Amino acid sequence: MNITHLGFDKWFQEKSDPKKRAEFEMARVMTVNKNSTIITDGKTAVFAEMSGKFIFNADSPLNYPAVGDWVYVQYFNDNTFAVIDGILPRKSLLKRKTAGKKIEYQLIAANIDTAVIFQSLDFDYNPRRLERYLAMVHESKIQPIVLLSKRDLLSSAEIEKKTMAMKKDMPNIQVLAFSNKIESDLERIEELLIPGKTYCLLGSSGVGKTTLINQLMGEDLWETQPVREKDSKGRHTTARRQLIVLKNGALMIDTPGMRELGNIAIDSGLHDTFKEITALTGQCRYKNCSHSIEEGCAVLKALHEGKISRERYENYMKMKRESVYHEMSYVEKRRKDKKFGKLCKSVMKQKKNQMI
Ligand SMILES: Nc1nc2c(ncn2[C@@H]2O[C@H](COP(=O)(O)OP(=O)(O)OP(=O)(O)O)[C@@H](O)[C@H]2O)c(=O)[nH]1
Ligand SMILES: [Mg+2]
Ligand SMILES: [Zn+2]
Repeated sequence: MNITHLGFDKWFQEKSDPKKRAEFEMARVMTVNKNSTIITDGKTAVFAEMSGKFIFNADSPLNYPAVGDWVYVQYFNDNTFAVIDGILPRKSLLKRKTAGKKIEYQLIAANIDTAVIFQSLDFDYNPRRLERYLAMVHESKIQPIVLLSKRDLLSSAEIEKKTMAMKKDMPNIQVLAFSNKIESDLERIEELLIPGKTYCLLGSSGVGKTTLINQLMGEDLWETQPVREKDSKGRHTTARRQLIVLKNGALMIDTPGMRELGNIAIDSGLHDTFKEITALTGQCRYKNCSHSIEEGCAVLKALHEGKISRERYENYMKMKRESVYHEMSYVEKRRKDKKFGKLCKSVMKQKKNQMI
């Protein structure tokens, strides 16, 4: 196997720096731990560290390697250890806001072609939460697929009802009910997965993400655990994000179940997730219509006429409010940072003057 099999296609060829290519090897990030990173070139997987220059130049957490990143590396000690010197431009970057008020992002994965969003049909089914995932995925310009898992636990009438409800709300999104216990379902999923493309599995703990990977590998390579009986919650079995090469050549990133999605500052993500609503906003009487009380609001009109769903409208408004709030706190933070920057500069200047 070589880097082409790992997804190093024409896009990355063109984005890579020929001078650096002459000096360094290319590798893909498989896992990011607190203190170490594991990279692979398709032949071996080795521990890697960032070079001092790299750390010095990375002025934001967004510039550190994430799972799925392509990096320039140099090998040492008989190819048993590598040093990362730089990251290639990313095709896409999945990130979410960390819990708490601060505007900080956590990198989920880079260079994802398709996000596979899981919801299990029994305890986890929740269209409003799915809209949150979709907004996050759309914001990163990544194509989503929705997998409704554990269909073996429900009657076919229930499955039909739940799947149709999702499809009706989200007509442009591929929604598939499946079970890790049904061979023909697994074959169908395998057919969807294209060799060399990268898929990132997302969703709550206990919905069967790792089980799917084990099934597709034909071996129980990664740990899975039953959900808790008392409240049907997953046990957060998968602890870190990890890139896995499947038997059919597709690349899959397993992720730990998310406790919460965090409030995300979203713009185009919201637009693409609630298309039937955002298509109307241009027809409102007022340009800055908030779609909540205004006369001549095309969104409210459609809502009253039953043309858009109330649940989706409410979720849209809720996420929009959050996103405006975060935008504001982001601007505020920037202003404070700027003030702080100015303060630092003036202190430095004073010091300089004192020295002269
Ligand atoms: N009945 C049924 N159980 C399943 C199915 N898929 C997975 N399970 C079970 O659900 C439990 C949780 O599965 P995991 O694969 O560990 O879930 P996960 O999404 O990886 O969870 P985290 O790693 O915690 O995020 C395990 O006991 C699996 O055997 C399915 O299709 N049907
Ligand atoms: Mg798991
Ligand atoms: Zn309006």
